Amino acid sequence: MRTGRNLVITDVRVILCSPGRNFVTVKIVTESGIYGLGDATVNGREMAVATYLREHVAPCLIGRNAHDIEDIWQYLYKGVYWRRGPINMACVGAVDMALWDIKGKAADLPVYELLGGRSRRAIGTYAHATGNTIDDTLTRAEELMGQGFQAIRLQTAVPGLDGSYGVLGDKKDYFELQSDRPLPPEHPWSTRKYMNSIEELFREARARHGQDIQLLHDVHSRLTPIEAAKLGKMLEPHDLLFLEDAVAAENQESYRIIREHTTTPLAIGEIYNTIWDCKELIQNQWIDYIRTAATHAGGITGLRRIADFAALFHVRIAPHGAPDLSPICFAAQSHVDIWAPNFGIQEFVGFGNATSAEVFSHDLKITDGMIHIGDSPGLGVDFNETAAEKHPYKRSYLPVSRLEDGTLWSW
Ligand code: CS2
Ligand code: MG
Repeated sequence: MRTGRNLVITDVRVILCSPGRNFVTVKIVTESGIYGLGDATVNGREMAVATYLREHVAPCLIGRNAHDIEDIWQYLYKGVYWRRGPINMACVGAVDMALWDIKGKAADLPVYELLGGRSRRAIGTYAHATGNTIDDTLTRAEELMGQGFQAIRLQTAVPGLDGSYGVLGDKKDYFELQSDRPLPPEHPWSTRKYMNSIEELFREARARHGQDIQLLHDVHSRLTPIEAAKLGKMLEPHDLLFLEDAVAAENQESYRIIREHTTTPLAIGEIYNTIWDCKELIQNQWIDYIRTAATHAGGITGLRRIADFAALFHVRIAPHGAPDLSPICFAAQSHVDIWAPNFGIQEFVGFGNATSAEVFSHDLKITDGMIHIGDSPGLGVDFNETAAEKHPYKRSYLPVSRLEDGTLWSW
């Protein structure tokens, strides 16, 4: 269904909903009736993006040509004067993926065809195994291996610390909506207790599950560079696919210290919002995988730019795939994954629950740990506004972390 060069934007709708989690969805409608969808969710700060989109972005889009993706990207990036930042860039990202969706539908082609076509048959993923004990985690890993997953992230509660990252704290998964708590839940942290217990998890994993399975681990920015270097060395015998977010890297130079001490591959980037946040990490080859997500790093345009730059330095993409990214973001980055010559792996924790399936539909399928992308035009996703109305937004915060003496720490 070719529509020619001019595809005037007539409406920009911003919809907040909570089908199990909070999501911010952008729907851009054109005069031809073709519409595009984007995900602008910033976990725990949804009202900020929704207001920014409604009050500041939507009025600037009406009357523009939806085909002009690059110009609109630059207009919302350079044109606002206040460059970068997570709220601004999630809005740029949502608009950008909605415009790619429209362009694909107008061309009657899936977005990956517009990016240059497929580089692979399907998208390799890693799943999550978490548990309160090493045994729980490894039993879960075994189930996932039985389902065909060939790469698994392992997280286990740290003995003596309730609710440490990635496991059920207070019987409530950190992936679930925390709307029954008026303020952020607080979790304790001790680097010493963590460092004394983590190696055993991977030693046991190799003993029980052998060498073929790929193993990963997320430190969630809890360490200093030299502690991370020590951890990387400690885990070397267990051959991780990557160690994620060992250190928060506002100071990108921190990764030089880790890199100089260990051959454990390093990954970072889920909270980055532009190529500038990872420029030094990539060009100095201090990391192996860049984990920027389509929503948070400026959409398909932002992610493609990061992927191309990373390819020059042997860095592969491994986009963030947590459930607080909506299926629209997941689909958008799947189109990049299937195209990118330097794709590494996609994080995958399911396609959401039955309630979210009433609101979001998509043409992705998972078999044997691989995501298969359909050939629907555009992003291959849809959004049911009537179903979304039944699940109104509920305020919910991510947890915070404190050392045992009360000092606020990275969560
Ligand atoms: C995590 C995320 O998936 C990951 O690697 O770090 O689950 C993260 O904690 C959440 O997405 C925060 O919004
Ligand atoms: Mg992470």
